[in-house]
Amino acid sequence: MRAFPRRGRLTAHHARRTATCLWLAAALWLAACSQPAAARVEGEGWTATLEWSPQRLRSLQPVRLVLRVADRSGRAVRLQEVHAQADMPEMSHEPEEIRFWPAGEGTYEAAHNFSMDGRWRVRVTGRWDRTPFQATFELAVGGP
Ligand SMILES: [Cu+2]
Repeated sequence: MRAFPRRGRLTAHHARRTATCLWLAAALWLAACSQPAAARVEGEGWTATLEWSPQRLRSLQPVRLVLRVADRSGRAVRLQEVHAQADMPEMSHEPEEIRFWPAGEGTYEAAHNFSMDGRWRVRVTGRWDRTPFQATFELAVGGP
């Protein structure tokens, strides 16, 4: 008897959450147009942030990347077997390896030179305890 109204509440809650997510996605998309210095991805129980500097990325220029991963309560997540690759979704050339090194709790740093201007995808994989971890960030190199 109690299951039905409970489910109803959950559904309403879910709808609100979905609306919030859509709003966030729109906000992030707008932010992407104004060249942010960071991108955020959320997964099952974790949030990953990728920051880059300089803010305006240029191909063949050194870029510093900082990856931060935290669990739902904001605690640093220690990943194992971190691998990262950058590729261009609109192109067919080989992906570029990005080597992250541990730089504190839940923090990883890398230095990289993107080989050309355009839209890049940075895909980070690893393991969080026994769970596979994967986060994909999008960033723009070059442009006006
Ligand atoms: Cu390319």
